[in-house]
Amino acid sequence: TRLAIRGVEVLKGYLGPEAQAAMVADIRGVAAAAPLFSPETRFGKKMSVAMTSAGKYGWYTDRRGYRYEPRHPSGVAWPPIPETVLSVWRDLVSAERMPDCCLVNFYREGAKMGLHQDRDEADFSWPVLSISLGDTARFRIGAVDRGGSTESVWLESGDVCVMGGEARLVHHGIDKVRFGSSTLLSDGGRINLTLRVVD
Ligand code: MD3
Ligand code: FE
Repeated sequence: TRLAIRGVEVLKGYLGPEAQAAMVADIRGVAAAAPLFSPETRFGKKMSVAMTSAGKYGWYTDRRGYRYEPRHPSGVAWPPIPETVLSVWRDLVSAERMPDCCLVNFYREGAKMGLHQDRDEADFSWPVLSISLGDTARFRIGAVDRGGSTESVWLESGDVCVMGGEARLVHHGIDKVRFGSSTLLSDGGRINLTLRVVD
């Protein structure tokens, strides 16, 4: 099923169990080459979400602010974006232009992500595509402008969201994760992949 919430397209159950398991195996490979880390925001507060990236660039933050970096903090290049992940982009966004970054967000028990906009990319005409794996999460969507009302939806393992057009700059965040709600990840938690064109 396909829902549209404030211009965000939510494709419920887009990935079946086998596709999800194959993707998790590939993401474990990414995290083996480029280990998960919890960066500090520009305000000096450590994020509760652990992250890493694949592709030409990885998303990064420290006291200097939010940006894309060509290398993992260890100095190694980010590993390539797995083909299992690229194929979702090819089928839903574009076969001509591949994403520059696959940001991997990992939510352990209690991790959340406050309401924010994604505006570190050069060209907002490209959508952001998101893939949810593992535990169910409450995803909150607001408006382009700050303040105002929000709506929320539960994202389950295998759901895919596409944020393009009017939805590209809406405020959004993850309120909470229902820890242990999925058996996809042996130790629980939630993985979110976001695919972006950066430059
Ligand atoms: C709406 N991640 O990495 S994915 C992020 O589940 C991020 O980890 C959340 O927000 C997560 O920046 C939400 C859904 C999502 C991703 C990008 C968006 C929604 C979006 C960009 C624009 C609007
Ligand atoms: Fe975001």
